[in-house]
Amino acid sequence: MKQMLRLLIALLMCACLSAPVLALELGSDITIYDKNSTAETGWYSAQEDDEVEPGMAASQAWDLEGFFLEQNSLSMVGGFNFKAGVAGHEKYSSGDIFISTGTPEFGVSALSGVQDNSSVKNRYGYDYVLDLNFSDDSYTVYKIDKNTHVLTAYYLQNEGSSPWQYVSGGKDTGIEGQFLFHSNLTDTGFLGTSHYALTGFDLSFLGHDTEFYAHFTMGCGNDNLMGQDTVVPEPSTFLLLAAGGGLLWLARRKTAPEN
Ligand SMILES: [Ca+2]
Ligand SMILES: [Ca+2]
Ligand SMILES: [Ca+2]
Repeated sequence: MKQMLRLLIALLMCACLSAPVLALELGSDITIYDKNSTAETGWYSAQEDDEVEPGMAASQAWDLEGFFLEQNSLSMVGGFNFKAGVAGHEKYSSGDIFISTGTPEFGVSALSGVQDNSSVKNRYGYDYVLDLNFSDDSYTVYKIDKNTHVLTAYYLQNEGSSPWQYVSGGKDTGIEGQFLFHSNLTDTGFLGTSHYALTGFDLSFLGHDTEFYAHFTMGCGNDNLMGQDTVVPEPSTFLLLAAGGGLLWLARRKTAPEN
């Protein structure tokens, strides 16, 4: 009977230890200045938290907070509701996630007076796009080139926030994945009462040690996010290498002649 009780206590302890951790594991904040601001005060500044693009509606509902990377997993946090958008402005929905392995054109340097909300060739220099599908929270990765068509942000003055969405062209890499949508986050560390996140974009297809830029905006280009970091090897690769090395060492030790 005592043994049964001990077993029960041990099982309960195991259950407690393996309870799901509720805090989001976002990893490092990899956000860089989007170079799309003209003033250094208030909501039109060089920071990203509580910042939108110059002259745009300034509120937490439009605020994009940051890009994050945990190993090879990319995430985004926003006061902007990535899934529902802003009530009454649903057409300015979430765009796609653009990835560049070189330096893309972004911010004011991307301005050239192209018509607003136009389908244009990808002159921004991005190499891949994660085409987001919010009906089933999935994404498809396309390899894109300068002839791939993308949509610019709706407002011409926000062209520095472009591109917004993938349209056509390029090559379907066959890489697909699922992302997670999180709402009502309260512990992100950013200013503002409500926060949302998209997590789980796997960038391991870029290859180990690849430096990349990430870009995202919504249809109006009211705010845009830029991120920069390097894809790292999976920890399991390290473990496998370490384990392999250890086995080799053991094997050599066993077969080494005794002195
Ligand atoms: Ca904020
Ligand atoms: Ca922002
Ligand atoms: Ca911004």
